[in-house]
Amino acid sequence: YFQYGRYLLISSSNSGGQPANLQGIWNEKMFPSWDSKYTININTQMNYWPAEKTNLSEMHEPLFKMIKELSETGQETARTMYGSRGWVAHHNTDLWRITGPVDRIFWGVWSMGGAWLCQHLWERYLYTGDKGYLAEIYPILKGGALFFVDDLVEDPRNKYLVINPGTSPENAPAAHQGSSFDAGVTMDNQIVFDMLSVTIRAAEILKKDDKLVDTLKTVRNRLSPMRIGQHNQVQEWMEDIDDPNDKHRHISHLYGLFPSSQISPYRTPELFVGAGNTLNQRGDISTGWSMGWKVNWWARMLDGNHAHKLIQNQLSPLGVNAAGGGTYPNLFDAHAPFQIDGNFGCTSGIAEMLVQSYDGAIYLLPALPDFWKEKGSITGLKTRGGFEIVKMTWKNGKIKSLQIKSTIGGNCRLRTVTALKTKSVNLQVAKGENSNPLFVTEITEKPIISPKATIELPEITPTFLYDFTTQKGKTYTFEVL
Ligand code: FUC
Repeated sequence: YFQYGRYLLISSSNSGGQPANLQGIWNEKMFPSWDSKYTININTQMNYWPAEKTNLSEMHEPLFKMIKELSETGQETARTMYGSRGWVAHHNTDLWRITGPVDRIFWGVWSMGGAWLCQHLWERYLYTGDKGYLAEIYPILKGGALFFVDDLVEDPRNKYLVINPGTSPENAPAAHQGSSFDAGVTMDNQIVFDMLSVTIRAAEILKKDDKLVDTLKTVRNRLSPMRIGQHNQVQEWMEDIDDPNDKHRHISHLYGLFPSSQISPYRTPELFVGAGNTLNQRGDISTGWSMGWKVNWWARMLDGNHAHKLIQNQLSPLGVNAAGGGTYPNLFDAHAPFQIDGNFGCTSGIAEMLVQSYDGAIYLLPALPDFWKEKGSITGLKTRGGFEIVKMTWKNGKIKSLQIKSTIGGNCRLRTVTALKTKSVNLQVAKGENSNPLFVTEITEKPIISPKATIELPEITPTFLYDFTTQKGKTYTFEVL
């Protein structure tokens, strides 16, 4: 199923062509579901989650081209609809790169589609360290950030800068009686935070726009931190109005856990616990793509068994999961109906169970389910910092051998559950922050915790953390003693 996902991306996203849409190239209908377009409040992004990490960087290109085109059409939308500089795209686009709100206002007003897509541009930089490329994409990032500088307004309730109106994709709090609108929605805050952060980082690396960097930092400081509510959940909205029985397929406020890096067991333990509670409250069974996202989330929660359960749910023939999606006999994802995004989401999730690279390190076997423990191997996964896990083998949950290629040099920081003892590579016990700049992670301030919440800090599996210096182009091979 993992290799099938890679095969589908190779087949449907070729350089010079269009990016993969809702059904990829496999739509067979004259009037396909959702017009077989690009829903950019999750689905298109999910199509590309496997691209960098499963070593299919080239397949990302059509998406990058689309983002550039959106950054052009989106300037008019920013100017005429908001009176803002920069560019904006809403929750949906098509071949003509429309950027205004479409469909009903309930979904259409969400203004984060372009900024979320920009994270893909930045991710490519984190995987390659290519400054020439960064200079090329910088104007797109800058335009995405400028839009928010102009569009954020002060919330009279608490003085934070918020997007208003905002929505939490396709969901609405019951308290709002059918309206999806709110101000300072958690996902908006998280995406704006990332948009500003990557633009700040890019400008600093390229040594330009000092004044803008100051402005962006000032604005970023005034965003609301995440919140933990009365049900010990990560709050979806600014006010503590989440329903713990809500089973909505989108869990947009966990964008911060994945694909973003704002929630981690080490740096934000309260939010980490809150994210697990939110996931449990929402439940497992849902549409195909939603289950695919959950594989990634449970991998980030370091719970391999739960991630594995979601793979099983997703791989169940359509009809087995009451009120949920599954898989068709040809292994296509079933929303239902057919949508290709779930295949890509699950492919990414499987990779996240085996190797993660965020939060300052490359974490090997972070979420290995019991079912895969006895023995296994992977080849060719890529990580931030331009590293390639050429091969890794394990036995009884313990890493036995490792071959890592460094394509750009720099410090390689590894996190593992079992100790790595070897004579071939000079591994040092890691201290302090990772000196490799491609591993810097920006996180928000501490969360605001409801007085009604009873968060207990998690017991996190102890890990080993190693550093070794690498040279560009060299492969490091070691048997573990
Ligand atoms: C989003 C999802 C739907 C569907 C559609 C194409 O709007 O909420 O479930 O996947 O995209």
